[in-house]
Amino acid sequence: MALAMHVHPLDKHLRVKRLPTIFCSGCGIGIALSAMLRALDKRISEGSVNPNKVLWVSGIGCSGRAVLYLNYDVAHVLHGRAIPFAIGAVLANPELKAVVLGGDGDIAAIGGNHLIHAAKRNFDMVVVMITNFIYAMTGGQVAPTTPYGVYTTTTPAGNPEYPLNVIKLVGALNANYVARASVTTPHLIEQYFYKALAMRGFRFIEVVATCPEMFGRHIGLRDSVEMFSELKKRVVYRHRPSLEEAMIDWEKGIVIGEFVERNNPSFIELLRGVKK
Ligand SMILES: Cc1ncc(C[n+]2csc(CCOP(=O)(O)OP(=O)(O)O)c2C)c(N)n1
Repeated sequence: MALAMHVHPLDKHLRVKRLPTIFCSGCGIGIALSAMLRALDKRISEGSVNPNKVLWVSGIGCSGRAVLYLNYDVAHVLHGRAIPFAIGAVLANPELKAVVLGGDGDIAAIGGNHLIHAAKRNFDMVVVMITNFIYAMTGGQVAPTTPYGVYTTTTPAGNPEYPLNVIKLVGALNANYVARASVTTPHLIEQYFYKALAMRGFRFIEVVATCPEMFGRHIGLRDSVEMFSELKKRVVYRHRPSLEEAMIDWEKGIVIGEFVERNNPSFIELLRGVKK
């Protein structure tokens, strides 16, 4: 008897020949990506997003790697440079809907300056930053988001620094949308990404994610189930929290929700306004 071909409803968004992914078992990137694809699928079937105008851009890292599995125009560029690449693409063709996907290292460390200026300009793009608290691809080194006191391979006595709260940073600038979800709340990733896709200006979504191999295992969480349930315990949903409430602390908790929603003119609109 011939085996029935298994077709997943999201297969049309993927380069299925490239599967399986490089991701470890229990990695949160797949949860985040599938939630984003469900939102995109909805937008495409409603006719509010043209799939031929979607451009995914990523830098280097496990999270950055995710775009290589997508059946879209994608650009996998230098570490930290996804945002400036997307800026160039949108300036050349303002019809593009640019989505930047990357890790907390890629977006907030080596790419931090680009992030600041793109948010300050309210530049037309959606940025999804996967925060797994470390540099996963290179072996679990300290990242700007690593919580205080936590072991990483480069802070064996515990991280002496307090983490960078990227939600507060981007929210203090001119971004139109600033939200944080977690892979333990995939429905919120889907909801926020769905909303962000239809907005103008700079839209930033931080997705707090499990990394059982390079974060969890190093801090004593034995497997991916333990990593997932520990993260789930720490995540606190708030309805429309203020930026002041955007706590991201491994011991005290991680507040998720929609922190900022504005409708300010985007960079392309402002540019058209001054162009004679
Ligand atoms: C210019 C440059 N510097 C450093 C590296 C090494 N490197 C590769 S991935 C990475 C960080 C990955 O961390 P993150 O962006 O958080 O992504 P993750 O793997 O955790 O998803 C670094 C430092 C590089 N590839 N290029």
